[in-house]
This record gives sequence, C-alpha cells and structure tokens, in this order.
Amino acid sequence: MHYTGLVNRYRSRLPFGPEVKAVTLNEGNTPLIELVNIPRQAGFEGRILVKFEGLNPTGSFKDRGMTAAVTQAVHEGSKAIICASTGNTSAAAAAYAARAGITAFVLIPDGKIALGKLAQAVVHGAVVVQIQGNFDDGMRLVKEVAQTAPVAIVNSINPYRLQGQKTAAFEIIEALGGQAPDYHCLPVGNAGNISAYWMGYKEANGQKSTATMFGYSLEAFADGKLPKMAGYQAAGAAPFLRGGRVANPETVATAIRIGDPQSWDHAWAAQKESGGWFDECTDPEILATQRLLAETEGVWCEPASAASLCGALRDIKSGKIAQGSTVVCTLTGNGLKDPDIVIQGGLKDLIQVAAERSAVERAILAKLR
Ligand code: AN7
Repeated sequence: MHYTGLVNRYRSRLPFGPEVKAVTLNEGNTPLIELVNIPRQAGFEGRILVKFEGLNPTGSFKDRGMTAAVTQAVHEGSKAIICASTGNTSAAAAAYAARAGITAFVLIPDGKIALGKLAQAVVHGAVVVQIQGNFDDGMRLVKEVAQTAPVAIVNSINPYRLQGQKTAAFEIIEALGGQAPDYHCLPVGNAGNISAYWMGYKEANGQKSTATMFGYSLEAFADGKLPKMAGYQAAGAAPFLRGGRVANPETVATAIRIGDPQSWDHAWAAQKESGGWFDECTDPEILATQRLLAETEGVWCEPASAASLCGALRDIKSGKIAQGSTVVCTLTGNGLKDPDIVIQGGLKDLIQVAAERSAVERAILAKLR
C-alpha cells in the first residue's frame, strides 16, 4: 500500500468526510526508535523509545497539524493562511501553502529563530513578517489581524491542528503492538502537542474500531491503560512551573521560547487526568542531552526536542519513572534545522593537519581507542 499521509490513513478518526481532498506531503508514519545505549548506561531496565518527528517532510511534528489545518482551509475556500511561530510552524505553513497554491503569512520573532527554519519559510515562498517582539506578541497580533483580514489562522488554536497531531499517538499504539506506553514525555511550549497526544490516546482507548491499520487493530487497545503524560519546559520559559504567564521567556531552545501557552487548560487536563507532571530543564541540561542522544544513539534532534529525553532521564534516575516501564519521548524536530547551536558548542574533534599521509596517520592513531 502506498502511504499518502495521515489524513488519508486516519480519515475515519478525523473530521474529514470522504469528499475532502487532503493537502499532503505524506507526513506522519515516523519511526519509533528504541534507544539501545542510553537505557543501559542509565541502569534502566525498561524501554525508552523515541518518536522521531524530525523525519516529517519539513522536519518537525508541525506537519501533522498543518496537513489537517491546510486541508480544511482549502476545503473552506481560503486563499491565505497566517501563523505566529518560533520557526517550525512557519516552516510547515509555508510548505503546505506552497503545496496548496495559497499564500502563507508568517510572523516570526526578531532574530530568535533557527536559521534553517527561516530558510524554510523563505524557500517555500511565505511572506515573512519579522516582528520586534517574541512569539507571544506574534500570537496576539495574529489573532487581532485575523478578525478583519481574509486569512485562516493555522496556529494550534485552530482545532484542526490538534486533530492532525493526535495521530502520532495512534502510530505509537500501533508500533507497540496495540498498547500505550507507561509514560509519554514531551517538550512543552505552546502546549498544543501534549494536548493532542492526550486526545489521541484517549480516543484510541475509547473508540472500538474494526479498522486494521498496518497490521495492528486499534481495537486491541481496549485495556484501559493510558500513559502518564510528562511535559518538560525550558527553565527560562516555564509558565506551567510558575503557575502563570512568563513575561520575557528566554532559552537556547528557541522553539519553546514561549511564555503564554495557548493550550493552557488542555495541557493541565492532560497532566491531571493522566497522573503525569510538568517539570523544567535548564539550557545546559537540554544541550547536553541533545549531544548525548546524537553521540550515543545516532539521533540528532533540535534542542527543544531534547527536553523530553532530558526530563525523562532525570525522572528515571529519581525513580519517579518506574523501573521496567516503557517510556516514549517525542523528538519534535530535526537537529539539522539548527546546526549553529552545535557549532557554537565547539568543534572538539576537529583536527587540522597538513595534507600529507603521515600527518593524517598520526592524527588517526592518536585518537584510536
Ligand atoms: C521542535 O513553531 O510553537 O507545546 O511556533 O517547534 O505544541 O507548542 C513550536 C513548538 C516543541 C512545542 N518542539 O510544542 C512554533 C512552535 C519543537 C517545536 C515545541 C515546538 P507545543
């Protein structure tokens, strides 16, 4: 079967009738990769698996929501979409608008967006509006402008976004053979994704479908077990830890540099209903985890994404996450989007030598273990 994206694959679980034509780049169907080295090093006897959303068409989980939001916008006859973004939403909006032949307006914070993401908005032909403010300012402006301008908002306050994003939970259940994990760990910024996953897990749990998708029936997932949802924020942008809006969010993980999450209530509900929690990770912890994952497992995610594994490993160490359990961490975006952050960390294994055999041999022998 040729895979044609998540709207077609999960149409019966999405608010799209058979007549609605999907705007798709074949997003979704991302790998759930079991970590082999990190759990052993951490003395963890359970399983840690990463849902690598960085392998979506534009390199982040935003494609899941964007295929749904743009499909609906085009179905309704919209000629333009608009979003505020820390970079990934704008990249996805730009690509799906290009696909649909409509215009994307993207409001991005001045200077605080990874270069790869800015390039994506540009290359896909979006109208880029750089505002002298942060994401929260952009979000406020988008809501105001959309009251009068003929543009469809494709931020996650658009309910179709979370509908698309919930499909990641379905895929995880299928990949685990009809079961949810014990814990699901995510980075939290605007808080849409954690809300969407919780919705997906609950729907898969409650709904008895006879549809068989790629070998596993979601019907098998009827044992009532739902994961505990753990949301991790960057310490400088952690409104869920502070109990309210953070005025000047600051973090190296620019994707989650957000102080006023739009899905505040949904995310709290996910945390409370699932028996999960919120916690925070410092910038050095986030960057160290990004490196650890890349160096020991071969998986390169962007800094914001590393917050999920960072928090999970800390909670495994403390015993908050029980030994022997199955833990899924969503890696929301691809490391290639933000190479600067790695280069800034130093080129510790870059050796400069003369272009001579003996010099290269010496350099190699000195490094062989
Ligand atoms: C890599 O692109 O908000 O908690 O404007 O890009 O659902 O907001 C990005 C968010 C995590 C947080 N990881 O997800 C945007 C934007 C990455 C992200 C998040 C984002 P939410």
